[in-house]
Amino acid sequence: MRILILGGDGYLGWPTALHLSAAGHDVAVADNFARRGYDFEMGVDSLVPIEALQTRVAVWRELTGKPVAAYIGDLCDADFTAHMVADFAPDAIVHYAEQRAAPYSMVDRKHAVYTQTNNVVGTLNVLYAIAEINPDIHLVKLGTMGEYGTPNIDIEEGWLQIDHNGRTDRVLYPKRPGSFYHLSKVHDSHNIEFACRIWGIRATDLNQGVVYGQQTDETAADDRLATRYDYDAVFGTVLNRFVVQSVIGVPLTVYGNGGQTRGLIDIRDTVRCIQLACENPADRGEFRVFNQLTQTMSVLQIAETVAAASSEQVPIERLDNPRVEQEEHYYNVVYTGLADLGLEAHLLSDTLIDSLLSITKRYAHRVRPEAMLPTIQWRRTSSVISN
Ligand code: NAD
Ligand code: USQ
Repeated sequence: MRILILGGDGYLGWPTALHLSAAGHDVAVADNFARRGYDFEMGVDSLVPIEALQTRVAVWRELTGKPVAAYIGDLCDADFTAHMVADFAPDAIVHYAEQRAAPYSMVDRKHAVYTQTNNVVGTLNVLYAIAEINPDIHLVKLGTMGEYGTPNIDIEEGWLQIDHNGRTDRVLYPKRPGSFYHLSKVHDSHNIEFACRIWGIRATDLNQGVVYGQQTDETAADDRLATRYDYDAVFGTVLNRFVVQSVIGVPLTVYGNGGQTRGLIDIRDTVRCIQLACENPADRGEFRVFNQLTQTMSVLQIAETVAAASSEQVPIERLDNPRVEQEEHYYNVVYTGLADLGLEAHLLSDTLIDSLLSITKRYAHRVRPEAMLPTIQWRRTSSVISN
């Protein structure tokens, strides 16, 4: 298949490009390097050094003989997006290219507006490009488990059968997310479902949980193929952050009482899920939703698991929660769709934590401890509100 990966310079996009290329697909990546720009803005950097996209592509070709085409541009530029889709003529488009940090979207009004504009407009431009160039293209879009929030009922895969006043219907699962970033994904989901309904395009929305890990078989082949490893309080995700904290000997930062439960997934399973979704496309007109996670754990359980795997004594600290989220709640998620397509999950194990610990130890000299403490508050007071 010909597969175009939007956001192909990012944490997940780059390993996905290599995985699909290794599997024999013709791959192209697109990116505007916004993610590298947020690092400059925030004064942080990936713990593991990463090469320029052009170097990454050249190294992959040198090692495997396989070309990966690169399109540099912004999805919010509709002409760029349409020209790219027409030029590469993909069978599937994997769409990762969004601002993806909840804290970044909650910095202030400007960052909330940027996040929603970037994500919603970029996705709309992709939808128009598909509808007007080739409605047969399968859109594989990264959504997020946080779209659902933490409802007091089971979380289904995107759709809910309801009985109301003696009548029944199948509706999009009601969403109550916890940040302006997570809300941008809800808005995308609605736009994509609408495009499937009116234009008959085919889409798979993957509501992914929190990703952990830093290596896949392909990125591990050469240091110059490494993907990013974020540990700061804005872009670092919880398990990766706890591993870094355990290595540099600072307390693990559990927000609130740590009873928040989240879906988790190993980065090696992320790339496999994308492959399965691409190779088993949705039908024309279908808005297919899978919940992309392999296990659920509370934040405190994650901290205790990392602390137990560490050779040092690791304290766990409960910080005042900078976010507004339920810290004790019901959480029961259906995630059978991808397993039915053949996903064999890597569950969180000591082996995985050991490999993350050794990567972290190798680059521990690059950690900036001050970047690990959360400074972005969800709550507003009049003195905090900026324009
Ligand atoms: P990332 O920030 O590392 O990668 C996203 C890439 O998209 C970046 O390289 C960025 O420069 C690019 N991008 C952003 N806006 C763009 C635009 N307008 N035009 C072109 N390129 C643009 O993020 P990631 O961790 O790789 O996540 C990828 C996707 O997966 C995101 O949509 C995210 O919401 C979703 N997701 C991530 C996680 C996780 O734990 N990392 C979990 C669930 C869902
Ligand atoms: N948390 C802590 N301590 C920390 C960091 C986080 O207790 O040091 C808690 C948070 O309060 C939250 C949970 O851990 O309850 C997860 O936080 P996170 O920063 O790992 O994840 P989140 O903000 O939800 O976002 C990440 C990715 C995002 C993706 C999402 C999947 O950045 O792109 O969409 O995970 S999900 O959470 O399933 O929506």
